[in-house]
Order: sequence, then C-alpha cells, then structure tokens
Amino acid sequence: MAPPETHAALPEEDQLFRLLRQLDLAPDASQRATAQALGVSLGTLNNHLRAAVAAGLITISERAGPDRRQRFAYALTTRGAATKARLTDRFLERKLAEYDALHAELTGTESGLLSLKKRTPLMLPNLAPIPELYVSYDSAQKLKVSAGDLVSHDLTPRQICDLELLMNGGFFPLKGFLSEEDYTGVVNDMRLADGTLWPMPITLDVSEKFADSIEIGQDIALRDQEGVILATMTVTDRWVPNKVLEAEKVFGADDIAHPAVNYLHHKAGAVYLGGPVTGIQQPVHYDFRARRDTPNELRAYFRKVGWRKIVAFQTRNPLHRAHQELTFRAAREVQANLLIHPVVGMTKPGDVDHFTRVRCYEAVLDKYPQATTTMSLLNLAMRMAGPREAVWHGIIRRNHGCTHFIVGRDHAGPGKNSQGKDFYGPYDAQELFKKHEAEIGLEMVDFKHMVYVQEKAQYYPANEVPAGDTVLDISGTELRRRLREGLDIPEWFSFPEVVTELRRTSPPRSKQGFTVFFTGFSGSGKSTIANALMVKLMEMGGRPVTLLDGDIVRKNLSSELGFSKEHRDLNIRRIGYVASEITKNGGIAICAPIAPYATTRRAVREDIEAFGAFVEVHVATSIEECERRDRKGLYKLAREGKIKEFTGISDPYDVPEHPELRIETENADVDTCAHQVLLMLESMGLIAAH
Ligand code: PPS
Repeated sequence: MAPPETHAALPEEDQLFRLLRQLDLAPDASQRATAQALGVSLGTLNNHLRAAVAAGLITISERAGPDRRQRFAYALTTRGAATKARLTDRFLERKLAEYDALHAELTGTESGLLSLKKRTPLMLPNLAPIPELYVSYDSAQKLKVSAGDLVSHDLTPRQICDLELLMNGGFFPLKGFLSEEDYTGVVNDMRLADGTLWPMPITLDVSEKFADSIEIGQDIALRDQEGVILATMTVTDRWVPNKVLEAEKVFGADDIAHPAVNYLHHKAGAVYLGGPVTGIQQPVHYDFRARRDTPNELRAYFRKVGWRKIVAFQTRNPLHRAHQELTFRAAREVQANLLIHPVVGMTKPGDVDHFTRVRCYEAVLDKYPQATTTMSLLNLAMRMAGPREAVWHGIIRRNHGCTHFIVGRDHAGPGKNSQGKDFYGPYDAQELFKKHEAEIGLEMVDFKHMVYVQEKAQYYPANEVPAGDTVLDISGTELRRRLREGLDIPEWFSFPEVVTELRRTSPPRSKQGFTVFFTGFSGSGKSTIANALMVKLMEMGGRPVTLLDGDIVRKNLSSELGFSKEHRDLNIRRIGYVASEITKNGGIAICAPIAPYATTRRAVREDIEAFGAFVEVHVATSIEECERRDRKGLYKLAREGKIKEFTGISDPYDVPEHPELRIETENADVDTCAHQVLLMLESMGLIAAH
C-alpha cells in the first residue's frame, strides 16, 4: 500500500529541497525507502526524480549487484549541490517565519522571532555558528569528480583569498562573487541590492576571452594555482565594469598611485562574472596552519574558553611595545578579551613579509597577561581602501565572532596619491565606521596613539602626556631606516625578540640584494654602462652580480619574441621575474633592456621592491644622438622601413618621470656614467662607502 502523501501539499520548493537532501544523505537507498522518507508514493517520487534529472540537478545510474531493490544510485550534480545549498537557506527562513507566526499566536504578541532576513547581524549571537558555503564532505567528494568536466577558471592569488573568506563565512552574508546588481549597489551606495551594508566589490574578474566562452547559467570550476578545484560557481551575471567609476567611488580617485586602483587597471581582467559559489574545499596552506581559523573555528574557540566580549586588532605590520600597550588598553577599556588578527593574505606592496611578521607576533603574544589574548591569522586580500576598508574589516571581524574593533588614524591607508597628498583624511575611517556601527554589528574602539614618556619610563596616550615631560617616538619610516642601516633600535621601542627577527630578515641595505634597471633607446649606451658597472661591482665583491642585457636576454630567455607591445611587455616581465629572484636571494641584478612602457616598468618595480631596492636609471641619450651614432646600423634600416616598430622611430617610448637617476651620455665617458650610478647606490646605502 502506498504511504499517505503527507508532504504532497508542500510548496514545490520545499519538495525539491527535501528530495535533494534525501538523495544527498542516502544516495544508495532503494526507491521505496526514499519515497517513505519523503512521505510520498512511488509514483510521485518518480515524477520528482524525472523532473530533477531534466533540470540537471541529479544523475541516476544503474547499480550492479544482487539486490534488485537497490537498482539505482543517485548523485547531485554541481548544480544540484548549489541548488540544495540555496534551498537550505530559504527553507530555514520559511521555518523561522512559521515559528514566528506560531510564537505570535501563542503569546498574543505582534512579532516574536524575526525572519533571518529581517534580523540585523547585531542580533545574531556572536558565538553561534555562521553559515558557510561548503557542501558536506560526501557531496564534496562527488562534486569534485563531476566538476572535473566543467570549464575551469584558474584563480588569481587575490581571488583565492576572496574565495576562502566567501566559503568560510568571513564574507557573510555574501553567497558568491557579486552579481551585477549587487556590484552596482556596492560601488555606488555600499549596499547589496537587498539593502544590506557591504562596502567592497568582491568580483570574479576574468579575461574577455574566457568570459566569451561562458554562457549565462553555466557552472564553472574554480581552481587554485596548482589546479585543485576549490569550488564551483553558477554564472548568473557577466558584465564589463566601468573601472574608472569603481576606482572613484570605492577608492576615492582614479589614481594608479593607489595600489588597488593600479590592480584594477593593470592586473584585473576586463570582464566580471557573478554568481553563487558552492564550496568544495578550503585553499591549502602549508604555513602556520595551527594559527589559521575560520570564523566558526574562532567562534567555537571563544565559546570554549568562555569569552563573551572580544576586541579585534587588525594589523599588517610588526607589533612593537606601543601596539601592545594600545591593544591591551583598548581591551581593558571595554572589559573584553583581545584577538590579534593580522592579515596574511595580501597587504600593501613593500610590507614586511608575513613569515617574519608572524614570528614577531608570536614573540609579542607572550607579553600579554595569560589567557587574556589570542592571535589568529586572516587570509584577507586587503585593498587599502581606508574608510570603506575599515567598515569591511569590521564586518569580517563580526563574522569571526568579535564584538569590538579597534580603528585608528588612517586605517588601511594606501599612502600618498600622485600629487603627494593623502588619499583620505586621517579620521575618515573612524567617521564612516561610527556612522554604520549598528549595521556592522560591532562597536568601534578608538585607537590611541601611544608614546613613550622618558621621565616616567612608560607609555602614555599622546594626549595624556604629563606637561613638561619628554616624549620619545620612532616613526615607521625611521624604524625602516634604522633597520636598513643597521642602527640601534632601543628597548623602550620594541621587544628584543622582535628586533632580532626583523634584523634577521632585513639585513642592512648594504647586504641586501637589489636591481639596477637601465632603460633608454637602442644605442643610448645602456649596455656599455651596465657592463662597466658590473665590473666595478664585481671588483668590490661581497654579492654575486648578474647582467641581464637586452640582447643577451633576447637570445637566451625571449628568443621567440618580437617587438609588438605584447611581446615587449612579456620580455620585460621575464627580465623582472629573474631580477626579482636574484634580488630576493641577495644578489645584484643589472638589467639593460629598452623597456619602453612606463606601466610595465612600474609592474617590474613592484615585483622587485617586495625583496629589495629597485634603482631605475634612465640613459637619456636623445633619439637624434642615438641615430647619429647608429652603432648597429638599425636606425638606417628603421628609417627605410625595413625594421618595423622601431623604438623612437616608429614605436613609442615613455620617458621615465621619476627615475632614481637620469644619465646624460652626450658629453660624458662610460667611466663617469658608471661612477654616477655607483654614487647613487652608495647614497641609497646599497653599497658601503669606501
Ligand atoms: S624591449 O622593448 O625592451 O623588449 O627591447 P629589448 O629587449 O631591449 O631589445 C632591444 C634590442 O633589439 C634590437 N631591435 C630593436 N629595438 C627596438 N625596436 C625594434 N623594432 C628592434 N628590432 C631589433 C636593438 O638592437 C635593441 O638593442 P639595444 O641593446 O637596445 O641597442
């Protein structure tokens, strides 16, 4: 006898949700058992199964074996798993609404519980689990296999950071990369289409070619750089963003001196894809695993140790005594425990690498009273967007179970703009945060600038220093100078363990690697000066020297390349890559290509400055003089049109605006020119004075 159809009257969506959940839970159960679990007849079950197959949500396969009752096995497709995840949320929401109505009826009150959507994050208990986008372990195993057939997108390092926080709930309430409607709302008003506060566009930027190969509604696999599938995404939106508008609205100016604007124009793909994400596995980290926590792991930790109020401190710099004082004060002020929550994903180019920083944080952690403070690493890709970034950081910390957040002067500031002025006012971040505090869902704690008072031998907030006392302070720039030059760093400023770590990874500049990058027209004298410089540096000894001359590189590294913009850029990026490796390993790289494009030179500078100094030398011989010398006879051929795209004749050259050194060769011999470079290196502390 067929069971009574107890759930037949349920809305279609609920039926589908129950079906998918059941098949996911018991993919090998017989049809009869499945029908029973769902409370429907075999006929109805078969109708549902057919509809689900037609919609591409499940696959049914024949099972070999003696038991005829278990003839079929069911598996959710990528789309089925994503649909199940979405329906779970909607199911929960409807259930809450039902309970709400019931509660109202029982108590006679207007409204009891609020629906999920109506609940502000403030009302979510900060320690309750937060929704993630991962499917169950079993589904993930199946999805991984079926996603192998999907079109793949290889994620960039920044997208991997974003995806990790999307999947683990760090970016709650986002369910995937933003749709066009959400993106427009976020860019213009810091709000998703449904009105929820969200300040930062989290977008999947791809190349035009890849975007053209995708259909709306298609599922794609998102892979890390080793090809591991981390997630799938159903593409619901594809659009070409207005990057100028995005830069102006989100970062305050379309100025490439801002690292995120530079990224937007020079690294991000031209097209954005949006759509919900189904999480399969977390990105793999081999470093500091025990120090990385998902929002739910941190919430569980706080529950376990009984912390109710937690103040988070965001940082991308090593901590010194002043930071320890200010964070501890902040926690005491609001009677909370402290979470040191450093960013280890992507920070500002040129920052101290996270390996060094984490070793420093671990040393500082011991200085806090026991059991008051913990530290966890956050794999966030920062955008340095000042006020908007502060709001974003707050939301992320709320999602990690914190109740308070320290916001200081110039929070997540990007440095100076191309006019040498600050992008944001010093208190803009605090003001914007304060304005949205209730919606962010945690309280802002003012960051006090702490200074050392010599007479009292202790730290004070700068505005509470006793009159007449002597204030000691060392700025970030001064600290870097002292490290660079191997000068004293006093104990009142930092902990000896921290200084030792920093010195270990930042030896004085005269012992670090660096790159000298000559640029100029063909025949300007780059190679000749570079050769002379190489010999002089080798004569001094101490560090290995490598010359990456234009001609040599084209023979050995770039023999297949021509002189189109694309090929020249590729050639320079290769030179930059080799030079950055040499610099990282403490050697001296001398490069001497034409390198006609300013943006490419800038990109190479950024790559190298992560490891050591980049000294751009413009060999400023005029095109007329180069043509007059015409050592290789190439200018003649170029004039005759026999060589196409010849720099300075039929191809552009962007004159460097602010090179470290500009050399006029017309009235100087090679020795003098090479000596000018040596003097510059000496003045930058890169070679020790003799
Ligand atoms: S680039 O633009 O930086 O990739 O160029 P580079 O690798 O330095 O190569 C420049 C050398 O190639 C020879 N050559 C040309 N130069 C410029 N334009 C065109 N079309 C061209 N065709 C060949 C030229 O000899 C350059 O050598 P240098 O040492 O600069 O004189």
